[in-house]
Amino acid sequence: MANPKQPSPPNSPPQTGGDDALVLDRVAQRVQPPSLFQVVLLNDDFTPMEFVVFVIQEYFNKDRDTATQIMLKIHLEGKAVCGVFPRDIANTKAEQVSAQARDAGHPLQCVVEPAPEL
Ligand code: TYC
Repeated sequence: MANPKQPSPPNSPPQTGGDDALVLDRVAQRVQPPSLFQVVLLNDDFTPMEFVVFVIQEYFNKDRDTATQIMLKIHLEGKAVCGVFPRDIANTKAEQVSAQARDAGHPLQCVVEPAPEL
């Protein structure tokens, strides 16, 4: 037999294998869904509104009307959440937005923060 040590059924006492190795009981494990992070755009006095609408459409898959509403919320309230993603995707989006703004010469700022738990 290739592997004589069989895993024990739940709640059974520890077994010893043929070579006296201890076979540990299974421990119930649950896979947790990934934590979520929100990508937030910040207001400034210089980035053109049209550029912000474009960025929101392009990187956060919003239609033009929704992107315009989000841009106006940022403009009026100082910031707004543009999307919620697993950590790596949120960081990548923020880097892409920041790079595009930098390349275009705009001071648009983008931050990633943990999304509030539901
Ligand atoms: N306040 C900017 C202006 O009046 C527009 C703007 C909106 C800039 C949203 C940044 O994240 C931003 N041109």
